[in-house]
Amino acid sequence: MEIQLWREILEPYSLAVDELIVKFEHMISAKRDNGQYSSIERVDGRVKKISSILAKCQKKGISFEDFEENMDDIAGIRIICQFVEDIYDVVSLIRLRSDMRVKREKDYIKNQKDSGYRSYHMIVYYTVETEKGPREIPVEIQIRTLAMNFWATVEHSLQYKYKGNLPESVNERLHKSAEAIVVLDREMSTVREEILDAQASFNYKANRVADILTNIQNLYNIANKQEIVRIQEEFFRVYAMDDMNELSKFARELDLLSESYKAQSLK
Ligand code: 0O2
Repeated sequence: MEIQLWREILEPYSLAVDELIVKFEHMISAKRDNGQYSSIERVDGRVKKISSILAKCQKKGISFEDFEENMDDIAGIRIICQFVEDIYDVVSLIRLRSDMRVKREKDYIKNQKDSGYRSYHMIVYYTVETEKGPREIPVEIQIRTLAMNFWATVEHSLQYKYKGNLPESVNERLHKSAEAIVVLDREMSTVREEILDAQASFNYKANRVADILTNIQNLYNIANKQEIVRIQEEFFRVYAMDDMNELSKFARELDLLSESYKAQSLK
């Protein structure tokens, strides 16, 4: 098959990956912009390289012509979460979506692989619009914690370095570190609620400050300069108090002031 043809075949997979990244990123910002905790920490994706597709065909005895029917991970999305509990929230969220149809799920967290690998895998069908009409594309979504991702990345690099034949000493260390990652994830889960509260209040504060600064910037164009200087000084004073109630009160007052100026400018 010509390389150009391969590229054309992979085009819809690339579109599926791009669209899904946008959607998952939007889910993150929808939560964070409202000062809420996002179960998804970050998302990335890739289309399998032609060289990796060829290698997988060879390994699994698949004819190059039939690779699409035999591979569900040509399009891949990786979702990274902070806590194990978040992974199951994301799984539920995906199951409920009308634009993704679940084909298969594998829980390598409850059923850790012999290698020590942990992650939650979902194969979903996602429809993209192509020049020839709609096409349902299988996408592999891997959902894991930051700690699981760290281990999988290091293990993957070592497998690559030793071409799959890891020396016994390296294998042993990897198994020990996989055990340590399980303990770390469990420890982190015990402080999850505390961390969630801290992150939510951090986001809330950041959003209030952003609202205040937008209002001050808008007022620059319509209010008199002395008034702006007074508002800025008041903002610095309230900010230094490090009191969320005071900051929220100031943000509300500024909202009202901003509204009244807009009303005045309409007269
Ligand atoms: P790459 O380079 O990451 O794409 P499949 O192999 O997909 O045909 P299977 O057995 O259902 O069939 O796959 P599985 O076990 O669900 O895992 C598929 C993917 O999970 C792998 O893709 C890896 O990304 C990841 N994975 C699975 N086991 C391990 C492991 O022990 N270590 C690491 N680091 N990653 C793992 P590929 O195609 O193997 O590789």
